[in-house]
Amino acid sequence: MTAIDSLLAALSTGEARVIDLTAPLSPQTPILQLPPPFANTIPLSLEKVSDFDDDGPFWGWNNIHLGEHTGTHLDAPTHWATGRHGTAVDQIPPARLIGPAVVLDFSAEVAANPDFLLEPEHFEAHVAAAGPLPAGAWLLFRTGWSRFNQDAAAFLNADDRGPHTPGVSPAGAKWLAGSPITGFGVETVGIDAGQAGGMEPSFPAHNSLLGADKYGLTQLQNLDQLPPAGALVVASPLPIVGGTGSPARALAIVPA
Ligand code: 23J
Ligand code: MN
Repeated sequence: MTAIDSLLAALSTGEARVIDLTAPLSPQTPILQLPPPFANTIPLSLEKVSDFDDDGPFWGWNNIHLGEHTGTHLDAPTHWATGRHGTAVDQIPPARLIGPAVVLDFSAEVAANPDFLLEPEHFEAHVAAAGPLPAGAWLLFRTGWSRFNQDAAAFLNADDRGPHTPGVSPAGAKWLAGSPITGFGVETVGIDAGQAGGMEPSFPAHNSLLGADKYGLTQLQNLDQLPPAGALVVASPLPIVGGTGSPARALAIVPA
């Protein structure tokens, strides 16, 4: 048996299962809302081409309108000033889209404090307990935030001081940029915290990770169905030539 045969056998017996980490993509899917004077991206809309009608009697199809960073999506290095001369989404080596999942569960901390930030101490405590982060890992930040996926106001959680959603501190982002991970995945609308615009540097997760040729993966769900280690992540952005990111299907394969 090859390794692929073993995996396929495990999938057919239920010894391995596929978990969809992707949020449903609809016009209601929450979109990042940057404050003025910044421009914002668009939500999904479908434009009918035909619907089994005069425009196509035997077929239905739509044109899609959406941003590169709409819904569950991958951030490529070229999305950020620090990575703008780096890798566009179509240039990502496909092998880097697949890697071991390391899931850090901070849902209790985030339930108590929506502005919770990951610090180097959190990563160091994980490494002390579980060993070094594997090369090429997708580090997944489990916060429970995906429970708000269907409610844009709760998901974005903004007040007069801006959005309140969890993320990474500037020091935490630098720590991750120096680690062997491939990417950082979150349940929130972006890889940075809601309050990250006011940090130094602004948006430290984007700044440090995309500047270090690492990727972001956003608006994930079902992280509570993953083990802390032992799952495989498959991220599948479209190869938009020169694109700064892409809506993506994110899947995990987990052992039973
Ligand atoms: C542009 C500016 C700030 C942020 C973002 C985009 C994202 O979260 C994104 O989707 O990359 S925070
Ligand atoms: Mn993005």
